[in-house]
Amino acid sequence: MSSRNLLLTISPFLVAAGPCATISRGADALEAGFAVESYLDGLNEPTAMQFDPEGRLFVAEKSGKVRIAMRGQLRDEPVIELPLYDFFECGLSGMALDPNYDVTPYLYICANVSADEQQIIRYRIVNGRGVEQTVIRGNIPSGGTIHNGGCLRFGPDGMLYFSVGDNGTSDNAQSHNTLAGKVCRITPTGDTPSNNPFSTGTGAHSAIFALGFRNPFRFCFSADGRLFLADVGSFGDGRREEINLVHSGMNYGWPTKEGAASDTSSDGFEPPIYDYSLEGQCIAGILSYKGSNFPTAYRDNLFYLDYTLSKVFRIQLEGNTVASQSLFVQAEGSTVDISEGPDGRIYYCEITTGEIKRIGYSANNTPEPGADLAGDDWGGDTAVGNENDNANDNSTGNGPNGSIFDVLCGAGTASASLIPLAALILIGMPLRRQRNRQSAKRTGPVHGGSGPIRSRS
Ligand SMILES: [Ca+2]
Repeated sequence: MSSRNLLLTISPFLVAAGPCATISRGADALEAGFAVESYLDGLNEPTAMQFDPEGRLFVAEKSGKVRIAMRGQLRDEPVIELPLYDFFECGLSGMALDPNYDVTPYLYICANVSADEQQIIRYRIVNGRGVEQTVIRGNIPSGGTIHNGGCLRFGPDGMLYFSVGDNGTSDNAQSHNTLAGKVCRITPTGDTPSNNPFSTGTGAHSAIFALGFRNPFRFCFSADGRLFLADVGSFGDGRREEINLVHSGMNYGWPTKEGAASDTSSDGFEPPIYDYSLEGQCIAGILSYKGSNFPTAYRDNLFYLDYTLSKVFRIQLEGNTVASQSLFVQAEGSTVDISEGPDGRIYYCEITTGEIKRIGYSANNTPEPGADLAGDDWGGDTAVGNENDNANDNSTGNGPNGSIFDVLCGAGTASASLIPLAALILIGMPLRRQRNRQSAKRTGPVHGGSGPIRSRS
């Protein structure tokens, strides 16, 4: 067993703290003046999160729910609930709120509706509930197990960007005939913008924005509009976790080339701005800090997550060059997403503890997100358009059984003795049980076309 795999066997499952309990465990890694707190718990495999402008927190759960919380308290009733194909890395992996949410309160998710297909689905939010379920982009490839990618973010240009992993077939990353192994760019209604780099005016693959990625699990935009992307590394001596500065039309090398941030030779591939292996195992989150809770020296720093080590790292940039890199927080339960609150604190999501934690600078008495909201004000529009479209109102439950966590942990209940096997997948361990996926039920809305999927049975 390699040291990398050995580490997986001791990845911690820890008892969840109550909301806003101070975490002492991470204190050793914290820089002076910072504190880590538990902000929200009781989640079932949270994968992605984002605050709305008024301070409500939306959280995606892997098996198919989006939850909503206010001031660290989770509402029982989900925003949406979909039966999904959630085997191994599949499920609900990405989520974004409309950049003009105050005016157009839309929620977008990226999710597996089958083993073969991911979709980007849009909802209008009415009183904190998703209605008018609309598939804006279907036929996004999935391998059914590993390397889905699945990050979903709006860019400063108002376009919707999403990432797709190589689906476990590395050559996909260099092919223009598939979205696998790519960063893609579409309009908020799912069309292909005419100024995409490979746009032909027709065809799904004109959505490609950049190529040559293995499993680009998360990306972010900086305040000045740069796109930083975390690409999960492979196995063996050459494996490198990468942070890439993604430009339109460029090729980031996988599988021909991995890592080599220091390599300035021209081979047609854009090198990462940072890559690593020894100090980490699986890069699984990235944020460019824009807020004002942290001291000014932290503004525009990159913070990235290593999933396997459950750590938050800090990078200081000089231009596009990495000036320093350091451990910032020792987290606990397999970190998968990092986000900034409207309060300027940094929030991160742990899939195995089911918690959202946050990092704050203690000297800055920043107001709590949502502090002035009424307790029953869940946001979005106040008028329901068509109640029959309420996607939340379905009777099919939490989605298919048979996910890796169901199998190992008993319907998502974490156990200290069990290995988070999703870790093996995120970092791309060759998956010998891949062909056994027929054991996972396909009870989700399996279809290959566009048009709304219906969550009612
Ligand atoms: Ca690369």
